[in-house]
Amino acid sequence: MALLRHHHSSMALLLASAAFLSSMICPTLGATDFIDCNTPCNGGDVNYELTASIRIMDLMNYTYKGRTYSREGDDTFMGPTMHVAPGQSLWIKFRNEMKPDLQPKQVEIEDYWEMLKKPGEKIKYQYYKEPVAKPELMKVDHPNIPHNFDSTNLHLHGLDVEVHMFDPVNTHNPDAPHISIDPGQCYCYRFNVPHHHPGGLYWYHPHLHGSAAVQMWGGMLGLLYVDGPLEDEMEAYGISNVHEFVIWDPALRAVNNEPTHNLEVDRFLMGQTTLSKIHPFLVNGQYNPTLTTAVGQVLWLRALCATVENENTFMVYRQGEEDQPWDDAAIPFWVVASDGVTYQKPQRKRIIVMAGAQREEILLQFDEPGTYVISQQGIQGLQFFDMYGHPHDQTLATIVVHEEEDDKSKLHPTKPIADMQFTPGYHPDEDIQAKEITRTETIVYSMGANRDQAPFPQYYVNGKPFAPNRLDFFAHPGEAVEYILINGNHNVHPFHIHVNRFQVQEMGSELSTETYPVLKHVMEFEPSVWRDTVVIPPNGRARIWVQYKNYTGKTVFHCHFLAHEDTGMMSTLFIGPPDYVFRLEEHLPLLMGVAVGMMLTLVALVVLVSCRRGEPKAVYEPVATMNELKAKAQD
Ligand SMILES: [Cu+2]
Repeated sequence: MALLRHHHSSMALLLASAAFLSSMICPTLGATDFIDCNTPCNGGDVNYELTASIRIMDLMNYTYKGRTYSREGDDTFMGPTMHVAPGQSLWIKFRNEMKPDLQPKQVEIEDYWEMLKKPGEKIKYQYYKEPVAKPELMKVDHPNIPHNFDSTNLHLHGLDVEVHMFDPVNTHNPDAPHISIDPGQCYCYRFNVPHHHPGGLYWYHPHLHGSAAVQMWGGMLGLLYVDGPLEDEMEAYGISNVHEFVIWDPALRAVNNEPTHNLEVDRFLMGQTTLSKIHPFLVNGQYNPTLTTAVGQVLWLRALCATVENENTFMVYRQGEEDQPWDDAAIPFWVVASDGVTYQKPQRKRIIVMAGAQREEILLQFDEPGTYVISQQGIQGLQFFDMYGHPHDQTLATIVVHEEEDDKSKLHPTKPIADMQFTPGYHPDEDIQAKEITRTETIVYSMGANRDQAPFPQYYVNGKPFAPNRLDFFAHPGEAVEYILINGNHNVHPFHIHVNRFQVQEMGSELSTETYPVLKHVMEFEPSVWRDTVVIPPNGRARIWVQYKNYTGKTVFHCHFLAHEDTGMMSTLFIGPPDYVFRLEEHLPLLMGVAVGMMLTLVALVVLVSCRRGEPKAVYEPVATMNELKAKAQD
């Protein structure tokens, strides 16, 4: 519209006609899934209502105020657990009742400038550029400064459903805007879960660029189960001691500003990361909860790593042996599913590394009674900013293992875990084959530390921060693509691709696993395992094969440390052919050419007509005079 104001009125008319014409050509342009909040949104096989609001809640021994999906009276900080079966439609009426009265507020450019002018002890980057003399001189990348903290949207993480980052859901309009649900607004999400969808543990969280991290730090997340055979098969094996295990690194605003519990979000955090925070990881919203089992009984943990900006190691020790070398003291366990996809056979592990968004279904079995701890250890040197006091060597949960019951059969599984078999989420035939790969693309995740720029630090994909109006990557439905994911930094970036899963083919790092022992486990992978999120090792790479299977349209991939995503580490991905959209600016030269041509033609016509009007005067007047003369002569 800005264009119109600068042009002559006849040109404006022409452009307005063109815009009208384009809206006729492209009927999807005006489509939206925003609804009036009184309008029902319940036409699915399964229907949920989800509300984002600001609530005062109890967490551990503290009372805090936070952005949340939970409701008054809930005994959890998380949103409602959702269930859906393959083949069902899932409708979610999403309501934003957040009020913009909560910290943190967006960081001002002056704040960045003050911080970068005199970097404090805690800012220890390798700087690229010097600070500038005054805030006005800073280079500011507005879309990538975390902002708009009370607007939100919804992402079903890991689900193979319609693309849903842009409005409306399933949009193929390359210009479609991010779904941004403001306070007071409602949105009707309509999904169709395919018949062949793997059953397992999925989850949902906000995903509006600029506010996703702050909202997740506040606890906006929830679990979503796609029903499958796993629960029944576990039950058939006699496994019934099951717990959700949601790992979360909160940063919450304390109501009373209690200095002791580290729940206050500080101003740096709003713009970037948890630089100065030492916060404990919580499990299911609790600090070091206790789980109980008995000798021989299987403890099934359905683990989600819902950390905003931390990786997390999962190891089990007899209490007091946490300081022993891992390989000696860590107690083996079994993993039966990753990222919602069940394996055919359990895999034995001593340590797993999980980063933001990853899920693992874990089976534990103890031979001796006693007290055990689930610990995350030894991530020094690789954790993001861990050198500034991030949690490591901390206990996630305690497990009390009782003596065996007299009636063994009551608690023991029907067979050893090693011999168990499960219905795999994907059939082995579905593994991506090398011959199916149509092309290879390289995707580099890196950071900048230019002190003349906001946001700081800068987060890049292939050297560029996220741009809302740019399409970055394209894929065709059905094709398999190889991505070589490169991490240029000395920390991890978990890579997540929406809608489609992938298989990891290779992982590597230039760092030494002797210097960084945990790196060995960061780089463990099985090509047969399907993932939706993979950790790109520090100063390393992950080579993955993606198959674009069911859904097409406009979506994204990004770093699942949401603080990095909010600050620029995201790309737009278009699957399939975009709808044709008439873009005025692309056609302006042609339109102007046509307009000039029409005007020239008009001028020529006017000249011609006026010439013709002149001619009779020149030609006939003498004749008329002649006639007059004749007439006079005949008189
Ligand atoms: Cu990252």
